[in-house]
Amino acid sequence: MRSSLAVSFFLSLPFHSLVAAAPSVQSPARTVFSGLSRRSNNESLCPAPVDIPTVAKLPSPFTPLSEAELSDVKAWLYDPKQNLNLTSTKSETLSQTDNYIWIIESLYPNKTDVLSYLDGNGPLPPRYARVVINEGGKADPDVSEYYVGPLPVSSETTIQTLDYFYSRSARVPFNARVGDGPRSAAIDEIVTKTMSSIADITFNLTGLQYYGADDERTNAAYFVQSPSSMDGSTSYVWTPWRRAGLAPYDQPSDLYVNFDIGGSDPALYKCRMIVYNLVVYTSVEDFREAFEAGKITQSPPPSSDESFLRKDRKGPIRELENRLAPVSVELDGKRYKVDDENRYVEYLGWSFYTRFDRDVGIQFFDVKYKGERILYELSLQDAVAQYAGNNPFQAGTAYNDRFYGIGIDVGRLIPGYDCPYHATYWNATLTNGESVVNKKNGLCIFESDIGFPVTRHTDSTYTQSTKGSKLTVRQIATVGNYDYLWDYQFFVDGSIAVDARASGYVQANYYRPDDEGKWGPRIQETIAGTLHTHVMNFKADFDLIDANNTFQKTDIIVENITQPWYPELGTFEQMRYNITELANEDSALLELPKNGQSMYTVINKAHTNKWGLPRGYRVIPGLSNVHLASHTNPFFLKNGEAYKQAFAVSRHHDTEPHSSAALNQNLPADPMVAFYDFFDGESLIQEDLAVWFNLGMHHYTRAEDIPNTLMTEAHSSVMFAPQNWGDVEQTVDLTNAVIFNKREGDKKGSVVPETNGANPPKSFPLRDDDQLLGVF
Ligand SMILES: *[C@@H]1O[C@H](CO)[C@@H](O)[C@H](O)[C@H]1NC(C)=O
Ligand SMILES: *[C@@H]1O[C@H](CO)[C@@H](O)[C@H](O)[C@H]1NC(C)=O
Ligand SMILES: *[C@@H]1O[C@H](CO)[C@@H](O)[C@H](O)[C@H]1NC(C)=O
Ligand SMILES: *[C@@H]1O[C@H](CO)[C@@H](O)[C@H](O)[C@H]1NC(C)=O
Ligand SMILES: *[C@@H]1O[C@H](CO)[C@@H](O)[C@H](O)[C@H]1NC(C)=O
Ligand SMILES: *[C@@H]1O[C@H](CO)[C@@H](O)[C@H](O)[C@H]1NC(C)=O
Ligand SMILES: *[C@@H]1O[C@H](CO)[C@@H](O)[C@H](O)[C@H]1NC(C)=O
Ligand SMILES: *[C@@H]1O[C@H](CO)[C@@H](O)[C@H](O)[C@H]1NC(C)=O
Ligand SMILES: [Cu+2]
Repeated sequence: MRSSLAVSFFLSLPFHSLVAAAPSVQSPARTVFSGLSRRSNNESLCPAPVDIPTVAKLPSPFTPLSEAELSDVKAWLYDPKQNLNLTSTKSETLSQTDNYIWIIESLYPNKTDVLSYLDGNGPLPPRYARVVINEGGKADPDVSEYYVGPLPVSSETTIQTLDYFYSRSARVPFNARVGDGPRSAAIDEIVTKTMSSIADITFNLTGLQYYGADDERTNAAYFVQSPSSMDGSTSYVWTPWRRAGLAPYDQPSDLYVNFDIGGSDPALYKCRMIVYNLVVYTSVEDFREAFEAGKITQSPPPSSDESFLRKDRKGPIRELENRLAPVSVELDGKRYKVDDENRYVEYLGWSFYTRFDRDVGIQFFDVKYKGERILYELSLQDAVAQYAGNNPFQAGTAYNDRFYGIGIDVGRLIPGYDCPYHATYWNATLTNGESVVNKKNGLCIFESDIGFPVTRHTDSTYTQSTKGSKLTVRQIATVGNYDYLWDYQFFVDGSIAVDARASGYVQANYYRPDDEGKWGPRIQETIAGTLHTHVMNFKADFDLIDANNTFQKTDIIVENITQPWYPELGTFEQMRYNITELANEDSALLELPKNGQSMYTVINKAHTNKWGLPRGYRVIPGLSNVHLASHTNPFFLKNGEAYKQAFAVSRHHDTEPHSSAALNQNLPADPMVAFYDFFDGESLIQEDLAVWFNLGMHHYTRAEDIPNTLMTEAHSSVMFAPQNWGDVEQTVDLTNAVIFNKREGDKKGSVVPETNGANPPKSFPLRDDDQLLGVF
């Protein structure tokens, strides 16, 4: 697995109301903010805002399987009548040649059924389970995806292959399966056999030796490269050799060993190649012969000092930095409401349901603003990363993090650090393997100041300023070396933004001076940064009012024209708009417009605003909407199609729910879902559109990636904003706005501030400069 570290930690941060009064300048912040002084002197405190419950009008159709549903399905699947020949995943002797369950989860429901439920008084969509079974016990072993239902189990319940989900196949060759316990154990046999036979050499050259993970002499760790296959017919994998310990991905040696692990019989696995100091040896014997003949040139072994990888505080404290950093507070209580049971939220006109699963974590459904639907779905599809380098491991690394499981890798959020104090937390609840998993506080929801007024103006008779606020839903997933942070934000002006950030450890290259900076700078004694591109594909299924939408492209073009009032100029260049519509899927793979000279807007032509314009939402590129640099690299071929353009627009189908699949990982040439299969010329005018967009980063590694990558720079975003959605902008109704109106006939400019009653509470004393003055 990509994640070799099992991190679990328990926080005992005190939870209590914040002191509303600003600490005086003299008193050290640490004393003022200690829990004790707060409790013993709570007279002047504002109470901590508490979550305000709400109840969704309709029960969520997106909930995970309950314990009861899970055991119901399991009992049915294990019943010999189903002929699945299942071995329990709890069996002590579970092996890759057994049939056993990988995933049971609630099936992503068909939009058709959900819409008829939400909009048409249809029934709650029938519950189904998606079941993925490792079928290593069959004559021709594979992995098969099924759906089982309806639930609860009855005489109607059937099991069917989940063909309709995937553009290619719901059956995956054995060689493309996940590297779980039984698979890893089988692979480790050949790895241990090979590596212990050359341990004397590897120790001599790199200081590393491997005799099996549990052997006392072992001080090395390896990783099994992804993808581990191309089309499932073979499985040749490179293992990079690293020092075991903290963050092995940043303690690489110059040694790489290739294994043929094709098929389900470990007795047939073999070592195919050894690469040390960039020299290829085609067998263990050749490697030993070269070593014994003194023909191997040693390169520097990885340092055994891993202190550079730790993030404990070091260095002198900056002046005043001993004080607590500013925090965000909700002085007047919460302004959003949550329905825990249905994982549903309401916020100042917004409402939405959420779903959570193993593959991608949180997803948003039925996103409405002021009662009108904006999006049916907004969800991450996959987070991929493609590496490069002059060695077999980095050159061949192309991760689909959906395979490792972004949802299952969501971790507990740290209050006050990952999310503001007083944020609302939800457990990340999902099913994985055969169990219900409850990841405590894996999601947080909070409202915050956006840091600037959303509108502002001074004119002859008034000055106005309107507070900008947004609600954020955040998840952080630690997928192996990286921590990804995703923010889904709902603004008071009707905009929605998605931001992605990354931190954690870079997957370093072994440093070679002769690489001459082609793949990244040296960042420690024996490691260099590695050039790699992160791309995160999202689905935004817009349903502006209803599902009949059109994708409009407004180009700014420049043309030579004449205008009679400029006779002296003759012909001159001027710009204008050229508005067109995406007629069909043949022209629906879109690049980022050069110089921002194209605007992309989803509109509903059947609904116009007061000015006769189609009501719409603009898709606004933000930071770093990058895609993969290569379109034909073998490690992201057909399974990488979603990550090869900035935007794509397709017609929604229940049979095209996702642009990726977990088991796309090891099938670059023959995936389950090949994204371009969605683009088959269908009309896009007033149809149900899905917009697929990419966030990402070309990770330009630097010394500052050590110890951990910075989220300030590793950042990408997109925004959806109303475009003639209303007759005027959406914040004119906010009370959190001030207007200073000039007093009639007052030459001195005295003004009356009007705050619509939204004022700081008395417990939050203002300073003189914070008062809304009568003179402007
Ligand atoms: C103030 O503190 C006392 C104990 O120190 C506690 O009993 C009381 O509930 C607190 N009041 C508020 C409003 O928090
Ligand atoms: C059932 O699976 C086992 C491995 O777990 C295998 O040995 C056996 O042949 C399978 N039985 C049938 C009928 O396929
Ligand atoms: C979802 O829709 C597809 C395509 O119409 C259909 O084949 C499939 O059976 C539906 N799934 C469920 C669970 O009803
Ligand atoms: C590595 O092997 C060489 C040649 O046998 C020997 O000279 C050298 O001392 C060995 N180095 C270590 C660290 O064992
Ligand atoms: C959240 O998860 C924790 C840890 O798994 C569990 O103890 C707690 O009961 C869960 N809370 C809810 C509301 O389900
Ligand atoms: C959407 O378009 C379809 C035809 O493509 C039509 O049957 C349906 O009535 C339209 N829906 C609305 C709400 O206009
Ligand atoms: C407009 O005419 C000028 C002068 O002939 C030419 O250089 C320019 O390229 C033309 N611009 C366009 C948009 O055709
Ligand atoms: C306007 O855009 C369309 C579609 O891209 C293009 O075919 C047409 O030539 C453009 N018109 C002008 C005047 O550039
Ligand atoms: Cu990176």
